[in-house]
Amino acid sequence: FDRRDASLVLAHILFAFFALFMGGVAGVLQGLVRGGMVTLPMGIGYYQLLTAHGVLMALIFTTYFIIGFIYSGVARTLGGRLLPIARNLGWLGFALMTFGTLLATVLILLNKATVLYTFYAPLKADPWFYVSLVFVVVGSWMSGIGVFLNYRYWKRTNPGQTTPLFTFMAVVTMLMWIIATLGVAIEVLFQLIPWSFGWVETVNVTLSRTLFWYFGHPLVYFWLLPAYMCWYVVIPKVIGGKMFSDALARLSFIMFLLFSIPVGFHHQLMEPGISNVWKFVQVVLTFMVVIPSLMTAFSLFATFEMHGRSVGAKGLFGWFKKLPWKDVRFFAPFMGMLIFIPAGAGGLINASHELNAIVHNTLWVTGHFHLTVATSVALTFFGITYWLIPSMLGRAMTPLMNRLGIIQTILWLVGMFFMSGSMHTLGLLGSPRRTSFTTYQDHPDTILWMPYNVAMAIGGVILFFAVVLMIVNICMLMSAPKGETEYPIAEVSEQAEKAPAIFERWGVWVSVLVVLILVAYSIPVMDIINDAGIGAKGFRTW
Ligand code: HAS
Repeated sequence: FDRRDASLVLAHILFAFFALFMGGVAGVLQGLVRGGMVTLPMGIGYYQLLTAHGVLMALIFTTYFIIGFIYSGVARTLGGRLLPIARNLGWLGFALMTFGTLLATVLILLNKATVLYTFYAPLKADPWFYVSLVFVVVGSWMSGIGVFLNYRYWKRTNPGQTTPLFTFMAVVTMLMWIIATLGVAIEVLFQLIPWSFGWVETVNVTLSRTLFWYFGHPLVYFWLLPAYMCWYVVIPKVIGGKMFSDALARLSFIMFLLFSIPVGFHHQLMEPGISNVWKFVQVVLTFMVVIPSLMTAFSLFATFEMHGRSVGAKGLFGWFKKLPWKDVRFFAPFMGMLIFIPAGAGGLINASHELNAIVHNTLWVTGHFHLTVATSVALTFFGITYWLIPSMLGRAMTPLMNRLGIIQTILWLVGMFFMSGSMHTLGLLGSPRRTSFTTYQDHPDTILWMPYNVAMAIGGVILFFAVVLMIVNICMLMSAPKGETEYPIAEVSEQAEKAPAIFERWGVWVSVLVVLILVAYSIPVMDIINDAGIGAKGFRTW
């Protein structure tokens, strides 16, 4: 690796883990408060910690890690080093995002932006909090543009060649991200900033939530797709096998590009102001976006089985024993895959309108995203870290580090079992999400919830130790002995079909996507604006 590229990648990865640590501290404290086990000193509020936890973990840890990982893979697969302009844009993006993150964190710590990670109006933050978000988003666009420019240069200099799968996936991910963030950019620039500075008096709450979820759902796929990049491209190599099908992987990413965005209403199924017809349309599209995940599951099983059979596995499940269970580079992401089965099933429950009425705004939803992003995605990112850091630094992981990595993964799974299991159960018992410790005047139902609240807090404490161990592991990786660490990129099986060229006709896919967005959003958005204007007559209080 070129040292300049390695520095850019490492800056992103290390900042990501710094955010993970800070978010972890906020997370454990807030879990203990909710379980009624501690009272916070110095006027620190539960919702303030909840905001810090959500912003630092869900928005900052993920975005930095993803950009670092994507840059590393683009450099690795497009000729070994980044184009200088891409590298410079990467650093510009890093600087803008870091400025925005630090400003946002200070405002949250000063209790001036206690609006949770979704910053729904009419909760109002200090205007500079919204400005800080602009820096983070614009910074991420710089990195996205860097990836596109590097890709375009490679295409020009390698005419007629199929783009390496990793870079193809990176382009899809960043394209989806940029199109999705346009929604939140409109919300922040045209609604929240003017309203919080006092330039306009009111804000159309339904519109702001709609713009947020236009962005908010693809946001979760922005977290997921880099994990899928690892599952498709890295894992087959780590297990010593080959990728089942490169074309199928590309098709699933194209489907994510098309169906991730026009589905935001499934987060608003219980909201008035949006007609059921449009909710129905978006629920149908939501079930479309499940298909590429099912294709991914199929592809992974096929990869495992193909490899197993090639090394002598017999019977239906013989391949299972041939997987490298003692290698953390495999073990952590594999546990992420395994957990994604119940996590995805939970998503299907959420997306079903009638069932959503039972789980919406309960702790069930919090349980759902602690399995998806905080387990499947996070464990995959941890698994990547074990080879990414040493390969950037020209070092080699020792057996001790590998063992600590496996312990870290198990600790995470145990903590999450208690935490997310309790959240799902409490949600079904009716316990609302996003509430501080309360027994609702000692209502008998809430007394019944208490043991689960305590189990949730215990899970949170175990997870905090797992975060600390992850940081220790990173420090060890940074000072590992000098040596070579492979950047694992798998080859495609000889039997696989070649990817058709249409997959790289971006004009076609973006046009289809624009049509889908217009179909899913034009009329409902016009209705919402007609109903109350851009700045509403007054706040809606739902
Ligand atoms: Fe979700 C709410 C629906 C996936 C994250 N979701 C959230 C929120 C977050 C989030 C953060 O429809 C809360 C937002 C907030 O603060 O309000 N979600 C879905 C659906 C899916 C889904 C249909 N979500 C995710 C992913 C996330 C994520 C991924 C983060 C990374 N979600 C919802 C809905 C809500 C929601 C509603 C709103 C709820 C409400 O009322 O507020 C689907 O994409 C899931 C599809 C997944 C699968 C699983 C495929 C399995 C695979 C693994 C294969 C395993 C192998 C190993 C090969 C169908 C690929 C096997 C080995 C063996 C040995 C067996």
